[in-house]
Amino acid sequence: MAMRTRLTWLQEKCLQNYFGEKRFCLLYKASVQKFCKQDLFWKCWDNGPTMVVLYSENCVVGAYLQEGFQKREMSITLFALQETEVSACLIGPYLPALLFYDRQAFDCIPCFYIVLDEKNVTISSEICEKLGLPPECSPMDILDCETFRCEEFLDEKKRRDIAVIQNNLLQTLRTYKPYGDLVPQARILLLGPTGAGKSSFVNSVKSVFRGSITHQALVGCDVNGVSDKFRTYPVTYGSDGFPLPFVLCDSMGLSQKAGLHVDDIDFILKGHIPDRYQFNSMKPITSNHPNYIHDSLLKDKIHCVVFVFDINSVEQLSYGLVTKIKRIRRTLIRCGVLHVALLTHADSLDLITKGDLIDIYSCKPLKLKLEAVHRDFGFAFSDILVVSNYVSEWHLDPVKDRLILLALRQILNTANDFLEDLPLDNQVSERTYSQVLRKNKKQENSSYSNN
Ligand SMILES: Nc1nc2c(ncn2[C@@H]2O[C@H](COP(=O)(O)OP(=O)(O)OP(=O)(O)O)[C@@H](O)[C@H]2O)c(=O)[nH]1
Ligand SMILES: [Mg+2]
Repeated sequence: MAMRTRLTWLQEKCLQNYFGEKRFCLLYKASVQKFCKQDLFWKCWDNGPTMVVLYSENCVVGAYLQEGFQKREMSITLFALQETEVSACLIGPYLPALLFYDRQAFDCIPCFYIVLDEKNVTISSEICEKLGLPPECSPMDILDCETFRCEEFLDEKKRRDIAVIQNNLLQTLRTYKPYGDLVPQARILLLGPTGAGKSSFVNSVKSVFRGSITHQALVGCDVNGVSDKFRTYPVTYGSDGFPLPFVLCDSMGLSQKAGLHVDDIDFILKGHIPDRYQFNSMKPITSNHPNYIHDSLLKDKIHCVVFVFDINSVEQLSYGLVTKIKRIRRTLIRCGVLHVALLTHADSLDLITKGDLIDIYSCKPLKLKLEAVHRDFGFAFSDILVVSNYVSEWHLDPVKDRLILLALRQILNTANDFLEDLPLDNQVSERTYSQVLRKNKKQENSSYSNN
């Protein structure tokens, strides 16, 4: 008979979260292999961190051995899983073999012991209390006993595979070119509720390409919003600062009443708002502003809008804010501006472990979020991207990098779709202008180096 765990997906997630984001590999299942402790020891001895799980009619109890089954005393974590709650207590120093009943070996009755061939477990009243179990539950009949090796999510091979994918992505994005050379750089606008993670995404992208963490864009938590200026961030590659042909534009957060003025969005899209412009929630920019860009060109305009949402709060946004965002989206559709949604905070999504970030798009809780964003805002599933931003890390993490690069690739492809879709005569004039600009810049550079 094939060995499949009796743990439900939800139970497995709860235990994975509790025991430090491990992956469980089923070593032994009594109902398949025999209710026999010698067989269990034979299969599970010296396998590194190991978890024994016992299933009764009403709950799941077990023991977690950080050092695995060994012939020496150690601390053991006993646990009970009721619904989605894990309660645990530490016992020891304790010989792992004593978890299983052996009449000859006992001088006194242990606080927790499993009699595998009789299919029951006895738990002292003190331990029952610590685990939140009623004392009358012991001895508890068990339906099955499973033992798992608890592995790190990222073993060497997985790490190597991710590194290869990440290098390929970096290479693709490093050689990205805006469609038809129409503009020197694709301009990406980040819009979204206050605190959604817009500025953190800027820092994340810059960090991945720089090869080390940077916190250039100001990030923080403030109900009134942290970013209050329009900022354009070029992105460079590597330590020598090779410039990449895209710019991330960070904006003030949207909120129901204050935040970014909706009329300012139109000015940003059309390229009239200069870098470092101080937004005013009460009134949009006017053409009288000293730095207003009057004759904006395609290169100053926005080529893709990214709506940034915190994945954990996207369903709790106020009705007013959702309506506002939907209105903005309708305007973008009317003007032909392409846009995508970016969900941040994937790392703190309920029941997501670090290992899940490797293949996040196939995770159940994420699928529910994607459905909610699709339903509430109307984004196509393929236009909803997910990242976990760099927030407090000191070092880059290949799993996070991969998600950030995947999202960015989709964003830049969308910008190219927009450029490609421009009317042909518009493209010709912009291309000619862009060529003149490049020529002038080259001349400027050569006269500068000659002097
Ligand atoms: N855990 C986690 N925290 C994040 C993530 N992205 C952002 N944060 C945190 O969320 C908070 C807000 O992030 P910001 O990047 O300042 O958000 P913002 O959208 O720029 O906010 P405003 O400028 O105020 O509109 C900060 O405390 C960040 O550290 C993420 O992916 N995961
Ligand atoms: Mg910000």
